[in-house]
Amino acid sequence: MKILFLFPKIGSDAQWVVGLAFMSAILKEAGHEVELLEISTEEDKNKISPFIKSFQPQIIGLSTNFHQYAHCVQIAREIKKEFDIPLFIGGVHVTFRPDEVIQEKSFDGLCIGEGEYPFLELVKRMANNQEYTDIPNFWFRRGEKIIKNDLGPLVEDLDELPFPDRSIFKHFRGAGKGEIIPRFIFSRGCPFDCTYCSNHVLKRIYAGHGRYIRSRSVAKAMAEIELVKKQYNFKYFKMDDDTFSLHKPWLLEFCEKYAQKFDMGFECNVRVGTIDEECLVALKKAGCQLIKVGLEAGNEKLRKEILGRNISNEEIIKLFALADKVGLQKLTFNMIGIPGETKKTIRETINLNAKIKADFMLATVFYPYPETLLGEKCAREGLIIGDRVNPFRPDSLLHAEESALKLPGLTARDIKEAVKYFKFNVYRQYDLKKALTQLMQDKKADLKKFIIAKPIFHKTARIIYRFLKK
Ligand code: B12
Ligand code: SF4
Repeated sequence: MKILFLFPKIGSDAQWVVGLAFMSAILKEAGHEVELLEISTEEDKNKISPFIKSFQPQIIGLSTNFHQYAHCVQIAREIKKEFDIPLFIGGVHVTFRPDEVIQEKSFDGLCIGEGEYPFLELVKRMANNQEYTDIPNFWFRRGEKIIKNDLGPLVEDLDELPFPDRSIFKHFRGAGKGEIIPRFIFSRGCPFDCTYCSNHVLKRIYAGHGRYIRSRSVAKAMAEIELVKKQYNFKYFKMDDDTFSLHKPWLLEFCEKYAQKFDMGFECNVRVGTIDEECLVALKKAGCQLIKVGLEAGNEKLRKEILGRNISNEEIIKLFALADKVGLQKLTFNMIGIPGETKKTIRETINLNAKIKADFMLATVFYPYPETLLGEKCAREGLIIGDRVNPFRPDSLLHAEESALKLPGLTARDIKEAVKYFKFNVYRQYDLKKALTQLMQDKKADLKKFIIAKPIFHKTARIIYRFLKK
């Protein structure tokens, strides 16, 4: 069978979507033909029809998160106007809100949760002209009738799955000269219950359907890195596992084997409370250059009570001191504009980053995803501005840069400025030179945004640019 995956990523620079890469691999292994089309801009939507005409898929699959859903609906409607091809949708937003998604008549069906085996089964049955409406995880639309099947088991052993197929993504096409930084993910699930994250929702949905937290064996992880290295010859990579440090014996084995086999730098996510000095030393020896740690809020009460992260400032400070001792660089994740946030708590987040001397920082505006505990609390308490949290808005990802919440004592401008000058405000507490460089960068980015937003300046900017280049 010929399967076309559509990956809308408007406003995002994601290089791949892990789920589609796994599904492509398992489908190809079974002898099917898979193509993927990335839709990165509004204009890219015009490429879909010619692509379908030339590839002639027998099945189309769309993958969506919350932010891309409106684009998926629009794409599916356009496809259905022109082609009579079965069209299915999956992804985290579908898993969270199947009742809403199934209302859209241009989808012939949807997949809740992990799709590798259910989708393979669907393709197999369609290829053999067999009835398929009883496949677990899938809901189907038959005219006005909706058929809802129960959720099947989670993939028990991740080693069973083939290596994710990166070749279908634009990012990897033509790559091979060491200029790409691929991402890897060896596990699924996280045991913690941070109120803003998808994990507690997925855990609830999957309850009774198998082990939620799973990991590939170290041997398989090594084999994947080796294969991808052979294919793309990169020098550095990123590990996207939610918490790479979750299982100490796994981490230590990984570091030992990795050090024996490879000489490449990498970075990974670790969580305060799940990592000790022995692990940090092992990571360093293996070639890890950067650990990425979620601080999210500098105020302990907000972190613990609102975000559900039972981590103290003391533990954070201790971990960062250890990382310094071992010689690992540190990046922090920070959220601004969470419920209960004030100018004072923003300052506390800045001050904590300064205290631990974070090497890199990512500050983003908090976004209240529906179905998460915190997202639902925001909705219940009437904190959401207008329809800012609405999957039917095609600009919802762009909108995620502005706060979706009205917070007493904080204006939208306060939040924007706090995010924009976050790094400057941290660096200026301990490194004036770094702070000034950062400020220049922020101002340059401002100017660029201003010029891009006003076409009247485009010509002048080009003339100045050419002049400066000369
Ligand atoms: C790795 C990761 C990334 C990576 C890779 C992108 C990706 N989506 O794979 C990077 C760093 C690029 C990334 C970026 C972003 N991410 Co992200 N990411 C994750 C993370 C940690 C793991 C995803 C994963 O590997 N899942 C495992 C795979 C197997 O599952 P899957 O991809 O969902 O696919 C399975 C099923 O959904 C289904 N399926 C999926 N598509 C289809 C299609 C069909 C036809 C079928 C039948 C089935 C099917 O089958 C797949 C295989 O089992 C999750 C958190 C989590 N624990 O889930 C967040 C998460 C998905 N990300 C999130 C967000 C918000 C983003 C960004 C928007 C951040 C930003 N502001 O830029 C961008 C968006 C990029 C994009 N367009 O995808 C949110 C989404 C929230 C929501 N409700 O939509 C999550 C849930 C984190 C959170 N906040 O809780 N992300
Ligand atoms: S530790 Fe990270 S991945 Fe795990 S639940 Fe919390 S935010 Fe989500």
